[in-house]
Amino acid sequence: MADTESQRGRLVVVSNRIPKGDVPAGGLVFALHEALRGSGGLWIGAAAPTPTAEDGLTSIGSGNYDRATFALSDAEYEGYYLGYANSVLWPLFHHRPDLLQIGEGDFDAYVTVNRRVARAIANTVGPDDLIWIQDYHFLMVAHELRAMGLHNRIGIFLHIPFPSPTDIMALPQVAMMPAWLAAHDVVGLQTTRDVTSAAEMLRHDTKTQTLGQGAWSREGRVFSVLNFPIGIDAAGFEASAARAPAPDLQMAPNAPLLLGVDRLDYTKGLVHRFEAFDAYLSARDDASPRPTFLQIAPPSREDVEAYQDIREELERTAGSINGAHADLDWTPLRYVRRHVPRDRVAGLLRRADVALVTPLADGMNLVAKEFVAAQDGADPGVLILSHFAGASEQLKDALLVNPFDTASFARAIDEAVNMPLEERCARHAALRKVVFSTDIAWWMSSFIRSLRNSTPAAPAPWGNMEIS
Ligand code: ADQ
Repeated sequence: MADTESQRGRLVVVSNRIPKGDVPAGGLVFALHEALRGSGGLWIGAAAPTPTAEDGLTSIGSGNYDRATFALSDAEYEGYYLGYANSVLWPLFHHRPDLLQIGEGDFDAYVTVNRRVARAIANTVGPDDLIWIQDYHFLMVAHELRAMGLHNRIGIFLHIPFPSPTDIMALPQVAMMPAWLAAHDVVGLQTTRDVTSAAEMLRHDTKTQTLGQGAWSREGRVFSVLNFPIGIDAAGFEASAARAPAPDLQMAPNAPLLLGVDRLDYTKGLVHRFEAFDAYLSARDDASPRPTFLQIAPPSREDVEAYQDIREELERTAGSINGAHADLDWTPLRYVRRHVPRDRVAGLLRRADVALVTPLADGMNLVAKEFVAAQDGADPGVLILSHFAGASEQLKDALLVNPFDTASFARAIDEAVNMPLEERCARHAALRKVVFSTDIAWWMSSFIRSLRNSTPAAPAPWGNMEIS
């Protein structure tokens, strides 16, 4: 970040996850680290839960910028993180209101934690500091900060999709959402689809008026809702993929490798993907090379019930597909639950002939962009991408599929496996251009520029919202 920008106040970033030691290369965490290194500032994130939690921040390191954690009690971790954030907001924002688990007291824990974070920020920021909140764990922090009288510029970026107007009705606190959003200066979303959904919600709020071009006004405050599609460190990922040793997969020469890399999450559409692969295997010509589909999906959020269910379903489906199609010398589907280090993922993404990135709902999906960056442009693989990944708005030269339509998804796999070199090269070149021109540095500077240029928050009659 330029010096002139650093003189205009620190950057204060809030995210639930914060690196406690060295910052791993690549990814969002690395990008935030780089931005803070340039501007100086403060990064606030959650400490590991302990039996009780006090207010305030604990420093966990300083250098070009400071890192600090806020405390979480075991009960708050259950209610705020596992409960409201991951069993209410996550399913709802991913269009799965059927998976909502509205636990008694979970919202109270969310309020407690958001208020603790807001108090900690209020006690540390100067008037020119920029506050940049990351994600759905902290939807209320800005509103709390305004209630405390802070006029700083505050932005939030939501990494997940924005719910449809119908889905959002399932949120018990739906009436509070417009006020939460309006407390920011800039609300950043991944796609134009998300901006449209947020606009739909705001249009139904009698206190909010549209000013056009993404700007809104609510009770005297002006704020923007805009899309900033997140990118990757494209050049860095390309280099690490090219450097990575070729993976030893013990496959027949010329056999196509299909690859999926995901966190194990019901939003990622893994069962639908397995079923489409099953349909493709059933329809394929026996004389053609035998493909291997390698799916890497280490479990996440295992304390949440819906995640245990998906794991069982996936294992059952994988077993029955191999039961139907495997031979003595061929296992068509390999499902790896073990965590695979990032450099090996890069090597696999380079080696893959087809990447299957087919979520049922996804804010962006960085694996799609990583696959494009990792491929060899002279003989590139094919990206199969779901319409429901935010990335599909930008990566239009992928083979776009509807993961619910098994038969056409299976035909897309066949098309990808057999795509002529010329078409693969043309598609890859177009995708690469997008991935490199809208990388993580572009995303970060676009958001921060927009936040700096936003109208400073005018004093407004903020009161504490009634929490029922
Ligand atoms: P996630 O849901 O975690 O992130 P995604 O964007 O696919 O999803 O992946 C994040 C990173 O984790 C990528 O760099 C990827 O390589 C890595 N990763 C994923 N699975 C892995 C595995 N099995 N082994 C090793 N590495 C793995 C949320 C939103 C997304 C949004 C991002 C960023 O849900 O929609 O794209 O934030 O905004």
